[in-house]
Amino acid sequence: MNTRHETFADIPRLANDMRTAIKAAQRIAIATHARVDADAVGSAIGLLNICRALGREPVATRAGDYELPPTLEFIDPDRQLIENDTTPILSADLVIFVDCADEHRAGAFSKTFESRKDACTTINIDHHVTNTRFGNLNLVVPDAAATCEILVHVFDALELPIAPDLATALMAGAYGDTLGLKTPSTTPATMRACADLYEAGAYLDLIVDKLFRKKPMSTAHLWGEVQARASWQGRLVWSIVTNDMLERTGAESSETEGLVNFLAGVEGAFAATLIQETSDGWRVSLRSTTAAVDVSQLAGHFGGGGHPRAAGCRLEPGREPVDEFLAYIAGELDKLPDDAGSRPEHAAQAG
Ligand SMILES: [Mn+2]
Repeated sequence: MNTRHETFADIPRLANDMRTAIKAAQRIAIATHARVDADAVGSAIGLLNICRALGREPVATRAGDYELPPTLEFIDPDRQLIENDTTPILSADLVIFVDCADEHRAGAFSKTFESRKDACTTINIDHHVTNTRFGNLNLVVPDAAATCEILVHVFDALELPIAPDLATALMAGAYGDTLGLKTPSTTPATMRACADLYEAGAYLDLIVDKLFRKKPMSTAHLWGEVQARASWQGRLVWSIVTNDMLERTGAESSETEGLVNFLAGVEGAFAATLIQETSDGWRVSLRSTTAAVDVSQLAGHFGGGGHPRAAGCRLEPGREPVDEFLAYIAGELDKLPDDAGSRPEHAAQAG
């Protein structure tokens, strides 16, 4: 395993250091990455609760781009995460990043943070193996399937209680990143953490409804268009979402959430990618269907990163960067033996 990061065994010690730093701070800001997912929102809410339990009220808790998609509002029903006034950040003496592989992923927050970096203490809690360890205090546990899973251990180490609403937020994070305990990153420890949260009163039915089951009609229409365009490039299955498609179906860009995982289920695919048009080019999601393919490395070739089985990057506007990207990925997948897509993986995941 990756030795430069932390393991679960390091959590009690670092949780203590975190408590000391939080108690010493006067003004705390909590931030997570732009384009939040359930783990980002859940872990930000988790940290907010840790700070409060230690007698500190953070001055700001925010998504990097200040936006919370409607599907995730249930994790933060009181809208504690969004706060559009940037001034509190400028006076924070402690900034805590959660689920953020590097400090530049926090969108608009990153720019504000940049000017404050040297004047404040930074805590970095994450589970991405590509984490740059940008904090003064780093708690990066790649063995954890979600940042929320790490936080369950932090609450335990600090002997802080988890109320039902908080249990729902943390379990939503773990469920979001593991697609409901289904990804290869799911371990017995992930399941135990979720079992603890369920016992603490997590609202499982709500989590499954919001994250996986319910969707607006526009999502059904958008997915239909994207699925109809799915095609092969060698062993890669890929599709595209253009702004035209969003406009035609009335869907928001966040409604593509989960689509790339669906594409990764196409029989015979070694990897799947969804290429989505943005205001400044393309946002690319990559999924690996086999332990033989590490998409965080493939995404790294284009300046991106993530996890071995789920990663992303950005491409310049126009069709040419897309074609180059597809050719490169397909070329890399082509180097693998034919049976690499169907090898049993259980042994490789143990421990
Ligand atoms: Mn995560």
